[in-house]
Amino acid sequence: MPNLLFDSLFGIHAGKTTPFLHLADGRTITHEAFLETTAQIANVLTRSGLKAGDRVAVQVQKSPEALALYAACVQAGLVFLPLNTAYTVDELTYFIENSGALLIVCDGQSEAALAPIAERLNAKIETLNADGGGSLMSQAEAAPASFATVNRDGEDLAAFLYTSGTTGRSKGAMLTQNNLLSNAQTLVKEWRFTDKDVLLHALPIFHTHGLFVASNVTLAAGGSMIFLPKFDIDAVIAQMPKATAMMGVPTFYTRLLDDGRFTRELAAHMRLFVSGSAPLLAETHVQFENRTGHRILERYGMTETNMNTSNPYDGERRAGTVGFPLPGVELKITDPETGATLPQGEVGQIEVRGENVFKGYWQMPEKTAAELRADGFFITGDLGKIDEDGYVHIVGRNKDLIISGGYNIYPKEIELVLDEQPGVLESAVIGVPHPDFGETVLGVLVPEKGQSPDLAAIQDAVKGSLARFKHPKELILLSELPRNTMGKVQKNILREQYKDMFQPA
Ligand code: MLC
Ligand code: AMP
Repeated sequence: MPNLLFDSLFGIHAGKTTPFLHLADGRTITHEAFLETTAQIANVLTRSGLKAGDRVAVQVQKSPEALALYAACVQAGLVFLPLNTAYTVDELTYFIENSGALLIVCDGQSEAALAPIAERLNAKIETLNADGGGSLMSQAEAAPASFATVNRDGEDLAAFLYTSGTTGRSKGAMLTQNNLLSNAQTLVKEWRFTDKDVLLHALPIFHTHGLFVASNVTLAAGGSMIFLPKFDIDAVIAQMPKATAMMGVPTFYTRLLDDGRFTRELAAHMRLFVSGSAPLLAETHVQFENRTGHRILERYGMTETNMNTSNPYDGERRAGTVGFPLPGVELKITDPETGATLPQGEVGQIEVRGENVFKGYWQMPEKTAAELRADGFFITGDLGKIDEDGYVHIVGRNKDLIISGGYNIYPKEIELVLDEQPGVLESAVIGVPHPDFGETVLGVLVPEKGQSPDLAAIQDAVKGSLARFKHPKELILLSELPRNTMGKVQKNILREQYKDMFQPA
């Protein structure tokens, strides 16, 4: 095949005048129209001098054009690098520099702030606004609506997704065409997606869940999507009667359950609700079934691996578990010290191997070697066990990570900023339970002797450098941090101490 991913996800829909995207304003975009826009954008990208394998860094609002930009990168053999719209200029600078992106596509509002960085790094800038306006589309509209697809095979890179690490430095996970395609095709079969499906798409499209799981699966099945700019409860409730399936993070489901309009009748047309990216409380699973009659299907994945496990479509979807390894995915539980496989039922680190597992971290051979074994097993950093019926349970994390509303936050990154603030001797950032986001960020500060740090000024400093979702919900002063005999901060003690801070009374 000339371009495995493009041909299998997009090319198969050439000439189809059936709907692909349904927008909240009532407009519908057909597969054919979507592919024409894709080809126009691909022409603009290649005319600007980009060649197969070059990276395109993209920080734009969710829109049909943004999805077509992803498709265009695949068609032109470029590596798509989507970036969270919440990232600050400081954060973006690192991603652009580290990836060596030659083109930055951003919202018109960010252009002035990114221009000096683009100039320093010799990258071009194009703009794409939420309404589809901007320099990219104005050139695309004048470009031919057909494009000679660039040859790429399964081992070629399709995307870079940055994921933070425990040291605070983000790593670019290199995903191949085959990683993405094999996983999408597996999920279509496992979750019974067809061309009759209408997916209610309210996730962002800059992470694995919204881009690869939701969009690629719908594309591979030939279905359509109700494409909402974000999770807005009113829009989700208004659109649900027209949909057959939804994918979301647990916050979507707790917000729906908190709304009296979300009833059995409203969900009557739906056949499937999928949850992932963060733990779904067993209690949410049960409440959801009582309210709607639907059992949420929970699955487990990662940026580096796409999806690894899933509860069964037919058969028991067991609350509090992430189901079974997907076909083609091997999963084992190992001893974190020795790497030896543990007996069924014992808790250890989760390792996975399969076509879904990424190629490594961009230009970080040591980090790749530390997490991706020579035999192909990837050490996920999650702790889990396999029960007597074969269901995988995630019981914790062997990595210092907070997941807030489905976004990953690495405490180290925030601690590095807090430690620099005037009057702060040291800090510890922890995740504590939160009714809406599952977990939220709490910053614990130890003042320098005789100092009383200005907490408001510290919050302002954090705002300047880190994305909004990483900001501590609260800062607390302590005279010292709890430490073990080795001198290591005992975050578990802090987590226990502050676990009820954000819980309703
Ligand atoms: C928004 N805010 C968040 C936040 N999202 N803060 C913490 N955690 C989050 N996840 C901030 C906003 O900037 C705002 O700040 C304030 O919190 C309240 O905003 P909101 O209007 O309530 O938030 P909303 O815009 O509704 O967003 C919440 C959300 C969204 C849950 C809908 O975060 C979301 O769509 N999450 C999905 C994340 C996702 O796709 N993860 C998949 C990763 S892939 P202020 O200052 O304005 O008050 C992956 C692999 C896998 O993990 O297995 O899938
Ligand atoms: P990311 O790096 O953003 O792709 O996030 C991946 C991490 O999200 C995994 O390593 C898990 O810790 C977590 N995760 C994803 N799905 C689930 C799930 N269903 N239950 C618990 N944790 C999950």
